[in-house]
Amino acid sequence: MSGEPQSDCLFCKIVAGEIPATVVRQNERTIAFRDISPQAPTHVLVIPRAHYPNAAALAAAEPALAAELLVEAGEVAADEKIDGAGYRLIFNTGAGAGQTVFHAHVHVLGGTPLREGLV
Ligand code: D5M
Repeated sequence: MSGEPQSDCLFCKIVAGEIPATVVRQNERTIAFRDISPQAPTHVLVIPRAHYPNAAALAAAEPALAAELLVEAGEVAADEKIDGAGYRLIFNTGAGAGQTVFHAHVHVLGGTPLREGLV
């Protein structure tokens, strides 16, 4: 997996500016934007500009970029002022886990007390 843009990928279209998004942070390698269907008062997705189908594929191919996604997620939490109360990072991986967009992304969720437990 090379990281090349995929013509049928929704998030590659956001990276290319072909689909609008409410961008809250970006740099040369990553973009953070608000989820279109927020599950919490703060619900931001952080994605690499490069296309990898999920977080594991990203980490295997470009570990520094995978780490940068986590750094940016932490910066989003600080920007949104949810880092004090606590927030959740989620990488859905595979359809059975609820992944619907097959371009690596981390959900940053917070701004309300979050349910305990993993499932
Ligand atoms: O998460 C994929 C997430 O992507 C899901 O929470 C909805 C969100 N989504 C889908 N389309 C858009 C657009 N156009 N803008 C912003 N957010 C979007 P997954 O982990 O794959 O289920």
